[in-house]
Amino acid sequence: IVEARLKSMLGGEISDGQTAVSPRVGIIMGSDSDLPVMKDAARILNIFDVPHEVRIVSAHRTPEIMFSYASSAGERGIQVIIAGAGGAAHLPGMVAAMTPLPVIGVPVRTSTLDGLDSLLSIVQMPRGVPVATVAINNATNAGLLAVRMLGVCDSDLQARMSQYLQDTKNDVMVKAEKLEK
Ligand code: RP5
Repeated sequence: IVEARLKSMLGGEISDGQTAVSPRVGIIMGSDSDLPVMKDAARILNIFDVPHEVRIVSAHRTPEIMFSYASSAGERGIQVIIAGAGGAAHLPGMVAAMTPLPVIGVPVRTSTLDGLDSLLSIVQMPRGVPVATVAINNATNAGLLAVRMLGVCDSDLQARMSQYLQDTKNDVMVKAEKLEK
């Protein structure tokens, strides 16, 4: 049921990046309620043509699925995992404990504590098990960071990231010029 809801939420606005090519990035989240935030990571990966998959994997509600996802991701060709969760956000840390792949954590804002709970749950990992944590609700940066990681061994992707930075700079300069007029 959750898979069907996910597909229908992804339908139209963005694809889940699935192609015949095996996914290089896994985007996972604790609940389909995280999708409005996490879809920004998929949007970035689509811009850079990085094959990826989107899955609901909960540390608390589906721990067995989390275990099998994290422990098999590398064998399936996944190179980076982006994991988003809110509240007692254990998903990124637990996944990082079960895979040698880099894990990027996205703290999802909650209604009660404004995402501070999610941020602290994800960023305060014990020594030895790192999670690269982005700002609250900033799945865009998680997508960009994944592209940068892949770019280390993919010169074409790295060149596109350099172009992206140049485009960002140009945008700012055009806006600044408009303001000065
Ligand atoms: C976490 O609990 C999820 O990552 C989500 O951010 C939060 C609330 O989940 P729902 O109750 O909306 O499914 O596990």
